[in-house]
Amino acid sequence: MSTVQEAQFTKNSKSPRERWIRLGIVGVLIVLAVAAVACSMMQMGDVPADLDYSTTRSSEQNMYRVTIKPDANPIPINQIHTWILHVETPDGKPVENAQITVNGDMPQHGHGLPTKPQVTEYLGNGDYRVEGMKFQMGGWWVMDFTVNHNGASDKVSFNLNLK
Ligand SMILES: [Cu+2]
Repeated sequence: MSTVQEAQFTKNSKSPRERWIRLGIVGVLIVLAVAAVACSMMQMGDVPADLDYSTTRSSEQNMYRVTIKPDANPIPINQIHTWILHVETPDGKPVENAQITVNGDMPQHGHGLPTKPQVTEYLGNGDYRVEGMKFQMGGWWVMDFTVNHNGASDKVSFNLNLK
């Protein structure tokens, strides 16, 4: 080996410290890549196959039977629209003048609705107008309605798969 080549060789060989730093950087990159893949898998995770998309469902404690009637079919994306909510007892009597709160979210995305929909009017016969409904994206949504009536409260949830 000539002196020039030896000098070159010494320059290119890495010190153990450098090796550990490089190894560390590679390790961090791998961890970040795995985290990113796991994150995107959660976000785009398959919607559970056994979801119940019924538009009439019983509340959790079976105090009410509730039916959703969106005013548009299919339910629009990015457009404010109105629903009618029908609330009755399990034996079919209309639940009159209840206080109802509305909530919606995408379980796989960790975000809710861009609006705060509200029941704006009791229409009689157990029907309530829900204004301000708006979904900003398609996918699996869960809509929750909490019905408060005569001091009793119960929640009912509906699954939606918006396209
Ligand atoms: Cu979303």
